[in-house]
Amino acid sequence: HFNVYGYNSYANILDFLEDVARRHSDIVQLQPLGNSYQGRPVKLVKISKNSNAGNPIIFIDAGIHAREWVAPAMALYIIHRLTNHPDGRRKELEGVDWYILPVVNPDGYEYTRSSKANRLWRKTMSKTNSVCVGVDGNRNYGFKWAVSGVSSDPCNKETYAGPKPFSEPETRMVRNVMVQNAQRMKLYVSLHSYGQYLVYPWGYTGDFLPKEWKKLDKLAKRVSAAVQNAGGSPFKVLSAGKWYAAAGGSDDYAFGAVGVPYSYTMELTNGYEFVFPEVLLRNVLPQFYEGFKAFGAQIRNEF
Ligand code: 0X9
Ligand code: ZN
Repeated sequence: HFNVYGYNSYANILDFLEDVARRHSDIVQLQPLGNSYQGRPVKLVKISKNSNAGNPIIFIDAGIHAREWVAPAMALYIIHRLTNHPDGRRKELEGVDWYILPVVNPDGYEYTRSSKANRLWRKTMSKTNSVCVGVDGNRNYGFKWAVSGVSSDPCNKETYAGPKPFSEPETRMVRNVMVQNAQRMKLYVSLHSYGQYLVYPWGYTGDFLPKEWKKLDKLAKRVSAAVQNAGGSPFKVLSAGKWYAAAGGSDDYAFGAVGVPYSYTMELTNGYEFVFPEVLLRNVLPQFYEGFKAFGAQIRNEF
């Protein structure tokens, strides 16, 4: 069964979500977003003390990249913490609604769990007109699509951008959450795994920054400091495009197309690339959570 400090099957993750929604029906709502390419249900977890208050929304997603298991683990840990405050006060829920999509690409996730040979699969599992499978979901968003850092070859296993923007049902579901909640969405964080980076737009270019870059940079550094205070290692904070330019990412779409004022890709975790050892989750997930408290405080105070 589900282990909050472990890597879980998608079936067990869905069970956990249903269970949380049942046990905390006063604050948790599950919204079905549709199905993945292979037909797995994708669910958004909405956590709110007063969903009629018009609070600013923090939207967190994870697992667009199949192999980056620590990302869904983090998203699920956040759900766990937001719904289980020791004295029931849940300060984090004051004045902020949390929307969490723990596994954007469940087909790919299950594929990486199916055998050691597939452990490093990254893409979706869609098949269109090529013999090769899958699209890099984080090159598939419709903002400056395919202008940099992508492959146009469907057989490229890493960065194939897809036949067109939003060709994938998985990226369309995330887009719909953003667009339908655009007015209230003030922070978007996409969880990934590679080194330890907290990067902000633009991702499609490293030649220049958005005019609001100082705000983005400042909040990222505050979050990194909060994680460090909890004993974690700091994040490298810079624009995604100055790390390496790659277009069609969800962060740029949220910021550039939807107008979400704070948008980040958060790469977990230090010293490892895509694969993070399961035994370390118990140690790092609580440290990273302190960063999300800092995100929450900023959104609560500013909006
Ligand atoms: O390349 C990516 O999609 C992300 N790194 S990963 O190693 N997890 O694949 C970084 C994305 C940063 N954002 C943009 N380039 N827009
Ligand atoms: Zn990734």
